[in-house]
Amino acid sequence: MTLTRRLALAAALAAPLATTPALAQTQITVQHALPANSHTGVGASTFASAFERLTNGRYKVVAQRNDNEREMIESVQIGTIDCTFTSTGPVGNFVPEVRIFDVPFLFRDATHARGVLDSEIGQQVLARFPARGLVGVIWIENGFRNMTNSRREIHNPADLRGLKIRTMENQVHMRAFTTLGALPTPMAFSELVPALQQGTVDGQENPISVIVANNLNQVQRYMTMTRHVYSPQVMICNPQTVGRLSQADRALFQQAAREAQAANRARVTADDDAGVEELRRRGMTVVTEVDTAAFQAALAPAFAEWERTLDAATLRRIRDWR
Ligand code: EAX
Repeated sequence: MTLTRRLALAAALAAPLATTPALAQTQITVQHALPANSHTGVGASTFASAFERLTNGRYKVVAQRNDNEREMIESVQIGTIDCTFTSTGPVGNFVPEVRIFDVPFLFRDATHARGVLDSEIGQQVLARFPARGLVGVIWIENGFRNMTNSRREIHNPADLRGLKIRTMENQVHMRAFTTLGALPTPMAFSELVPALQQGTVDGQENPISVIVANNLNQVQRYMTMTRHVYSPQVMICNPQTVGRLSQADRALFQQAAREAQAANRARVTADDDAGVEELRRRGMTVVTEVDTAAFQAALAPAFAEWERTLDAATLRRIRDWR
């Protein structure tokens, strides 16, 4: 046999072997709300590369952006996509037990929030997802939300009075802003920038990570470090997608999700640390002196209502968590 023929034969024998993994590959589609270069994009891409690596390429994970979170959850529910990384904004409309984590001033800091979500308390809420046709895989995060607007500096609740503030489609948040004297206007994130540009709303509230990744400084002049509510995110998947995984692959899936969680949280911490300076550099007026006690006092009627409408015992366990 000539060398050329031998090489051709070797190539012919090797070719099917080389293509076998690709043929056996199962594709998983994950959508997330924010740009690739954000805490959410980093979470999704970390999940993708981790799960592909852990399964030696038997799975291919495609990460896509979709800034309508309600739409992503509906798509996961009907199975047109496999998973989403979403804020809890609209999730309470699907799994009402999640609303407990949307209560303002519930978490003292990131350590408190992450600790509670990773504890039995967070697991118990994830366990409520299957009854709603969804699988809650793991808690990730958006971070503590801050107020921005185009009208004035906000130092206390009186400064908020009469401002039209876009909120997420979340009844806990809407109640909070009504109680504070603002005019909450719920809408999907996809509608936010046009609404701010057109002046349909005066302001919005989001963690620094979101404000920086989406250049909201271009449409908002003032930011106040209210940190008025912690904003969790959650990885939600379609039950059939998860059900099709072998037991061993399900463990790898969970491991990939944990790697995504670590990358996401590290990025939120980094964004928070650098954010005030970065947004000032971009020309925003950032107010760091906030009368937090005044905001908490103004919310008293809403807190009393949530004691009745949400799970009061769990709220207490969360507040007492050390
Ligand atoms: O999940 O809708 C929102 O304000 C969310 O914080 C954002 O889309 C990131």
